[in-house]
Amino acid sequence: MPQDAAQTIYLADYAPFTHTVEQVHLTFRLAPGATRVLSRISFAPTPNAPAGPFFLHGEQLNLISARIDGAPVTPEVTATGLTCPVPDGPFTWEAEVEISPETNTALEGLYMSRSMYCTQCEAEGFRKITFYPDRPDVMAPFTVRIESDLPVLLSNGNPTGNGDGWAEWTDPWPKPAYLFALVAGELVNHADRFTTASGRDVELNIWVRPGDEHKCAFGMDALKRSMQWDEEVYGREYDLDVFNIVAVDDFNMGAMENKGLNIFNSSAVLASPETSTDANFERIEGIIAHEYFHNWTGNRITCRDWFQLCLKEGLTVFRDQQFTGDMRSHAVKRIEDVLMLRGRQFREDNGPLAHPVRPESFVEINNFYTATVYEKGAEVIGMLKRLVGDDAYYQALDLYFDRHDGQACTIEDWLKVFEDTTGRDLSQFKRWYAQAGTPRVRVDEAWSPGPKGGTYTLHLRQTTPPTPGQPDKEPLVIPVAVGLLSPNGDEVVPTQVLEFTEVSQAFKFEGLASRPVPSILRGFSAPVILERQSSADERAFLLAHDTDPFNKWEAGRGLAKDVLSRTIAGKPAPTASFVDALHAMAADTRLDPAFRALALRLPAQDDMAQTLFDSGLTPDPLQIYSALRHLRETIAAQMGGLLADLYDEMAVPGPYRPDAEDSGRRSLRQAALSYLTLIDGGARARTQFAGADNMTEQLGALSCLLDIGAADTALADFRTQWQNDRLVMDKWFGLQVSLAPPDTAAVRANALTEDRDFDWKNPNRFRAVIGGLAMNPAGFHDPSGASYALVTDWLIRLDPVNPQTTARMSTAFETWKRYDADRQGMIRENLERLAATPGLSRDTTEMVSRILA
Ligand code: 0A1
Ligand code: ZN
Repeated sequence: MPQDAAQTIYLADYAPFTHTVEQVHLTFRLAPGATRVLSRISFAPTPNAPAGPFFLHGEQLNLISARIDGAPVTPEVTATGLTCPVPDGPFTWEAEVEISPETNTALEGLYMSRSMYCTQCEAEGFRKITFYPDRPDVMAPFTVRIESDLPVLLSNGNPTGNGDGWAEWTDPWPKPAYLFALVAGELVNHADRFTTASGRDVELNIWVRPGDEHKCAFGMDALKRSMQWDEEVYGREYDLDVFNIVAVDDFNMGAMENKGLNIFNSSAVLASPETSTDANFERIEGIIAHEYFHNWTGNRITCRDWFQLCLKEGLTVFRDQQFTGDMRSHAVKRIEDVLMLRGRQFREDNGPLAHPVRPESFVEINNFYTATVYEKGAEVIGMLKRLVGDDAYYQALDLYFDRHDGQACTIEDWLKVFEDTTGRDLSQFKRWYAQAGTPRVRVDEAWSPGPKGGTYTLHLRQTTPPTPGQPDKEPLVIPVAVGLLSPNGDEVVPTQVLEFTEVSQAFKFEGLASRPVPSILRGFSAPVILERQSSADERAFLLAHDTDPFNKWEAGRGLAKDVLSRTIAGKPAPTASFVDALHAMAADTRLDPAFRALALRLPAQDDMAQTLFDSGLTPDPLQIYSALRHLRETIAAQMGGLLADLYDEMAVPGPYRPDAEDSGRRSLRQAALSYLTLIDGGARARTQFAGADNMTEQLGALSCLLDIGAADTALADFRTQWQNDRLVMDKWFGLQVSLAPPDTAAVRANALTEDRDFDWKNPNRFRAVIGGLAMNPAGFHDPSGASYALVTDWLIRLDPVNPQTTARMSTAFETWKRYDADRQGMIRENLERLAATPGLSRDTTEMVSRILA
């Protein structure tokens, strides 16, 4: 289709497909430049479906032949599919097409990653494999025969036959085409077994390239823990005899939940102590769990159409967050999730790309795998659980699995199980799915003493700012978890969830001995921005006394932001009381080291930019960078003794273990090192780098050295040590750019794009360098505009090769309206240059036009 004819698809236009599919048989004759795909599909008319021509999706397919009920037919083929006259009743469709996996650089459909064949079909990649109704509400059982000389031939379901040069797989569970997968290659497996609660013996495999076998054990353990957890917490068992995971080097996203054959970006599954950091281990555990949990939330129950994406993604993210909390620490996980939500989703929700959790229209669905659909989608489920309570939540989930197993569902179906379980009317709650933008909750309070105790009143007022296409907003149901502390630090009112539903509402607490200090939005009970005047003293009090770990951390965060904002505005800042409070918290051995490490981490540059912008200012990235640097130096100078002690005490003896306890100690030790490096000239970091036997400590030391501009030798040594490990080399590329001093970031990134190992067609490597630059805010927004131009040049180059990754990376510019006129002018010029590129993909065209609008 010509680019200018790209169509907008609307939720309101949904209609079922004319036919149902009863069975799919596929045969693949694999060859790099000319793979033949033979399909035999039984169709039957869908009862009560609107009449219309029989249409099958298909893109970039060379149709060799087609038959209906054995008789040759000549369909009308266009760039997006084919139409063909068909019989009135059931019939069998057969087609043979030719495709070219080796030239498929977009990594969607059937493609090659080095010498290995693999597929990515979500969202609409199956149509690049054969002609098919490529929509999630068409579900069918598949059998697949793969013909190839390669030793390992995999597809969905259970193996049902193999011989010399072929293998057959049968998936009995009806599934949409986006869950289809095929892998073929010279692979080796790390094998294990799992017995389900009802006694099914399941073979588990992680398939990798020879040489990566030693990086599978952790992923396998995470998989078994996920299977166990889903049985225990949600009563969900695995439903095939085999569960395969494959690691692929070239992959656009993290991983994909194809039925029985999950395909992973190798960065999201391969782990070893020497090559992976604690953060990598935690991320891998979470992604393995996420993909596994999709087996029920996504695969057994899928989405009716792509507008319902949050039905599977929001729920599955929520489930993987629960899992990580159970495996590690709920408090730490909640803080990490909120950091990510604010860093990515609030940023999206407050800019030109804001869209509802359930969007109402799109041009390219791949552009809607967003923080809003995933992370805000998970927050909405968390709110629902908080409102109905844990018991009702799990009852509603049981009903959901019972009622909708084998179906393609909507958000309406999802909410209905909660309404039926609890008797609640969720029509107002549903606005969370339809209304974009981050709500602001303003808090005012009043205290009136009385003879039988005083009354404390919280006045809450909610507004949601306009977002693209949604100028006016309605009030939402906001669960606000509140606790009250007495001035001596005791908790006088334990956590209560206030149901805040009006634009403006008052909540009273009576019979109090003295005016309390409120702890509001405990556990970050709703994805909103809380607006409340609060003194430095009160924040320090909450940091010291709040029993809610999230709000305890939040109080410290508020103090840090206050100090930074005032410093930037040239006002006197309460730095001394902040450092005192930080010192007390860091020295408090009753607190989990991982929690203390998070509390020692200052707000990120981008978070500060958004905070300043929200308070009506124009953020200057360089000023933010300097203020953060200055505050870090102050903390290092004033807390050096404590930090040095922590650095020594938190050393982890014995062999490396990636568990919560050891990684928590290492993270506190690293937090200490990052400050100490500012005052010891890098002495500790150099020693740590030289002696490290695990990547967490090696990379931690390297980042500290980069931070003070003293990493040249370490960088060279690191490269010599790791040049044959692609995943470690991604870190080497990424870190030097993301931590480069602002005025050298573009030069450094540009130099790295000329490096012999800059394989720009590999998404991980491209993201490391070009994404690394975007993750260095002061460097990205350098006043010369050099970074803007460099990123744009590379987006223009990547777009024809890999539109999906290009479109995703264009979000580097989504915050442009925050900045001054000069920066806006330069960004606009670059975005317009990108938009004007002849033949620009539909993916990137949609993103750039939304960002510019
Ligand atoms: N469903 C996967 C992520 C995924 C989404 C889109 C993709 O291609 C457009 C690929 C993978 C998940 O949630 O893990
Ligand atoms: Zn997912």
